[in-house]
Amino acid sequence: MASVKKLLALTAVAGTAAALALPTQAASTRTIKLGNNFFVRKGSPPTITVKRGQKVVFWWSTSRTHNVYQVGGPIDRTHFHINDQRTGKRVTHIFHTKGTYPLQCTFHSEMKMTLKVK
Ligand SMILES: [Cu+2]
Repeated sequence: MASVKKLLALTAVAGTAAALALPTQAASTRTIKLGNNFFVRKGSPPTITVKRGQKVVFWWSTSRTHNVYQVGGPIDRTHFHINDQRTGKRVTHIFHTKGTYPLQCTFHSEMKMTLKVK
């Protein structure tokens, strides 16, 4: 019986090692939906966390015009913004600097979100 337990323990350890040995997968794309007048979902402004280097896609899902402006946080090469866009537009951006980025649509003061880059 002791040997069976030992074998099970070894198997568990081997399984863990195999999991740790798996190559790091490329970070998947994170899509952030823009609606009327909200980011991601209606209600309180969301906080979305992405990884440095991850592709972030801003997606204009509605017919009204919206934009995305950084209103604080670190300067990631340039002050982040996407000018006015409309239905169906997708703009991809990659953040390279860790930090907390408050984002807002300049047309709709309630339309804001927090993007955290880890
Ligand atoms: Cu807007």
